[in-house]
Amino acid sequence: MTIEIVDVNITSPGRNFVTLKITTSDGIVGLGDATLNGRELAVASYLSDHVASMLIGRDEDRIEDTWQYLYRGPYWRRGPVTMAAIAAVDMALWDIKAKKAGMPLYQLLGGASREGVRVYAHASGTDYAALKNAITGYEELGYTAVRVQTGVPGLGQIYGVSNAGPGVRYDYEPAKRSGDRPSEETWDTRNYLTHMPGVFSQIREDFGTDLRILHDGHHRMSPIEAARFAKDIEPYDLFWLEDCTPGEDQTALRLVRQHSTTPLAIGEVFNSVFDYQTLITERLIDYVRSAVTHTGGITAMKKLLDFAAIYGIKSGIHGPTDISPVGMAAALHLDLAIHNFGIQEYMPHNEQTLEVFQTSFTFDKGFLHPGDKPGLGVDLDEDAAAGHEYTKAYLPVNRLLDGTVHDW
Ligand code: EZ4
Ligand code: CO
Repeated sequence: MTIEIVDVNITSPGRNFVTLKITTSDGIVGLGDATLNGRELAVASYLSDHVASMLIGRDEDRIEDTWQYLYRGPYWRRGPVTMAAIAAVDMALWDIKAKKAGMPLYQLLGGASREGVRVYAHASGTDYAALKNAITGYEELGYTAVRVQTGVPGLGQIYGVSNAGPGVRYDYEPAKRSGDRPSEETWDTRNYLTHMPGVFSQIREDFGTDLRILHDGHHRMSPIEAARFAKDIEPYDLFWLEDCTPGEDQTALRLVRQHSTTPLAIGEVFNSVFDYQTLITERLIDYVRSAVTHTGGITAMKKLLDFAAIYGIKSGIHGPTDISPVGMAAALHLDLAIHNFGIQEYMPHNEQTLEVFQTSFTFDKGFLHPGDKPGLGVDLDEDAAAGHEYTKAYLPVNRLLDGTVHDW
């Protein structure tokens, strides 16, 4: 059979999502997530203006060949827009292949290596009392791992901290609907570095040693600041410190590694195995943070994670709300199948999103399972999607207190 129809769906059930829908000549539908937070329409155009017509008439079973055709064919390789577009095609073709086989995708990736996928939740609070309340709430829901982010004295609203108020949600939405341009936040690394170790110490005192604690530095430290911080927080036994330095500087992590045994995770802004070449071969990280949606899909992620496995490095696939339920399903199938699974990020989607995308995930005591429906196990309700018009939303821009633009 061949690919007959290629549609790009844009919807905004509280936040924007771009979904590729491929239909074969015998009516099988495959879905792929093409959502690139804050740059959604660029990927939608890449797919509808440049890729869709090339796919029509191709054999949908030739996934590797299609991946190589879209990666090597256009001469311009890599980059978040290109790789999100390739990822969407790749996911949709795997969805189709697994549906044809009558199996959940993880079976085609080698079958389940575990019963469920340990996930971490997002606990945040503007102060310690709110953060403690959030962690307690997640423990009550059965979570065994939490990412903790909290306000810093002297700064206002900062990355990763919910301002939704107590009892609403303990996590946050990364993109803000702020009209034509991003909102702005302020940052001071010195205040942050002074404040955070005490927070981890307090968490260990209140919650004991079992809880897995994760934290995201969101690319804001210099190499020497990160080295100092990673060393300072060793006694609190973090599961990982994420994105301590700007992502594009792979050798920065050599300095951090020389000074600390705090496990390191990086890669949510990466889109290619080449972004990891030094990090993996020099064993500078412990967890690969790429999203299936942003790193070329299942085909590319499987290769990347197999490469990481040779060096004893595990997965920690990106899973914020800007990864659609389709991208999240792709992550869960990989997580269940690979041997070097580490942990999966999980930020539940809102109700409107789950009306547009019907999933078959199940959550049990801190573990997710992708479900056993053939394919990825996600359906797109196009009528529901049409009810939510695209609305511009951006990650805020970050400035130091003196106004200098800083890493976000
Ligand atoms: O900033 O999803 O670990 N998760 C994160 C997220 C990312 C956003 C980017 O779109 O760092 O909050
Ligand atoms: Co992150």
